[in-house]
Amino acid sequence: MAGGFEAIKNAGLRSWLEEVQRLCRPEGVYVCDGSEEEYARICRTCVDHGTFTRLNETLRPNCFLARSHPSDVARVEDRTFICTPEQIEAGPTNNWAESGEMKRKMTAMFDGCMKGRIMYVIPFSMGPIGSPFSKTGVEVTDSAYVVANMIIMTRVGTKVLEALGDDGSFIPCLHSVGAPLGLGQEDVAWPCERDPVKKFIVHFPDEPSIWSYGSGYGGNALLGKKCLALRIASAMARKEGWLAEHMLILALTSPQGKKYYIAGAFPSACGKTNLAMMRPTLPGWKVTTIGDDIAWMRIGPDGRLYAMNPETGFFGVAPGTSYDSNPNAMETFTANSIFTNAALTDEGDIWWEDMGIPAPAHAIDWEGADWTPDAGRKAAHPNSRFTAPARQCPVIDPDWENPAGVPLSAVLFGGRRAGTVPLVYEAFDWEHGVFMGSAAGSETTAANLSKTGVLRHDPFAMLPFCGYNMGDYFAHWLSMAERTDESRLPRIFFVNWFRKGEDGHFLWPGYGENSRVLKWISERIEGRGQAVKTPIGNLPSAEALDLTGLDIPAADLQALLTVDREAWQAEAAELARYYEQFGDRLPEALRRQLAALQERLGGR
Ligand code: SAT
Ligand code: MN
Repeated sequence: MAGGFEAIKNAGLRSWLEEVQRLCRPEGVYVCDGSEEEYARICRTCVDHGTFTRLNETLRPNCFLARSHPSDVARVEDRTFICTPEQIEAGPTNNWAESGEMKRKMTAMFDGCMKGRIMYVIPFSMGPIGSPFSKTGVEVTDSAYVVANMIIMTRVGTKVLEALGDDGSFIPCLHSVGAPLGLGQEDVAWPCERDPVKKFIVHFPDEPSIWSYGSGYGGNALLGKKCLALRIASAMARKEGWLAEHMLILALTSPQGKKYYIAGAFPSACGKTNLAMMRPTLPGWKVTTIGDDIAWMRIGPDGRLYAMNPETGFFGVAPGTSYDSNPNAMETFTANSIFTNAALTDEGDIWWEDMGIPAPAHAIDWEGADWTPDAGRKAAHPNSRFTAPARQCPVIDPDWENPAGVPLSAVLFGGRRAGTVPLVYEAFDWEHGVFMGSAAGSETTAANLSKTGVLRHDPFAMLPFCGYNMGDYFAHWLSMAERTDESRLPRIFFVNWFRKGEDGHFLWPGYGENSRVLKWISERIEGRGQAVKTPIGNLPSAEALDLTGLDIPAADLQALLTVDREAWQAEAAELARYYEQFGDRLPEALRRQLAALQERLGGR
């Protein structure tokens, strides 16, 4: 399938590709056209290399399972860098290296790194092709697995090159698994750099460009996603006056047919996909999906904030996804999907923990070993994933590909918090809402290759994804109120589905029951919903929440809807310490907000 760059009319792109080819020295090059025939061919290549196992055609048509190397199962935040001339531009929350120095280092690593492999060229568009709000990237990769996933997750192929024209600009995204093949050397099913300190996920926001080396997994390798649509886009958005956010987008329709668009920022593996596709338990309410991970937001001609999903697929966490927790996701990946690090049943289907299907008597686990329910280990990796086309989602919203996006009525922030944080509360105004976003924290999950279950600050769920100084990012959010009439902006809420009781049980049932919280939010938007003013924000009273048909112990409800002053005083003191690292990049408004919170909490 190897060819040349004949299809490439864009001179800048052509010369970059020739330069990359000289540097990486692949065995051949291939430019993706985005055809269906091509996707089938790429998948066959993956099967031939042992990277993919074709699943049972009757049970799961046109679906594949991939098993990664055990060292390559999640994003590597400690190997992720933002490179700028000065460290202050990357800020205290990012790994930083000086651009020139990192360029030299990466160039040496990429030298000959594709030997024995095909260099795939993936022209892709984040956002509808040709829309003024979309961004064009070109990913060069030596991984066919990456190509197959990118085809699901983004808009790929000749149409993108056509829209790019002779002189359009694009974001170069260079990726290699970092495993060149010697002459006659046999390949492995999942080639990657095994040494964790030799993996590098590197961003040059000033150029902008992306260089990723050593990993083939998810956000490390599908460069349109976290690297371009969040880290690079956030830096571009700041310059261009918009926002690139780690947010789901959903539409909530009331029984009266009123539609509200809501975006929500939650860290990786905290239920964004489940919320985005939720089946409300409240009769008559409906949720439709616009996106589950990334929102690009800008102020529209009418002064409202519009959000669009730049992706075309879902790269969701598999374990825990079931007909109970997320039936619409289950229906989305019934065909034409890729599963990574799930278990393989003897029937040739996939399985994972908490799939709502009894464990098979025998399976092949994510590491390729025999597995039985008494094995004492998980069959699927906790960060195993499905890659599924968004158009297959039964509740995909008709406006999901609208290039202008949808006008937001509310923005939610949240995370996994066993204690302190109530079920839901509302910001007093935009500035207070931005303060709430900056104060967000969450217990870590398997989505990042480090310790799980540790509480860490994760402002706006953007800690791993902000492409510039987080202090400046806060200021950028605050500035939105100056770009429009503040009353046109969405209302801001903080939610926490993960509150636990002292004995460790979840106080709130979550999933479809979260519609009760969304209903209250819609009533607040309408100016009808009842709220109690507390030091941290406006909380619903138990009567204000529609709890019809929900059997929840009074004590649990009480814990979910009260503000524990002492815990919040500790929370505020901890936030003050966290803020210190931002120095004079921390907006004065947030300092004021923190002082005001402490004042309201008293005891200072
Ligand atoms: O692997 S990804 O980074 O794409 C998924 C996530 O962590 O949100
Ligand atoms: Mn994510």
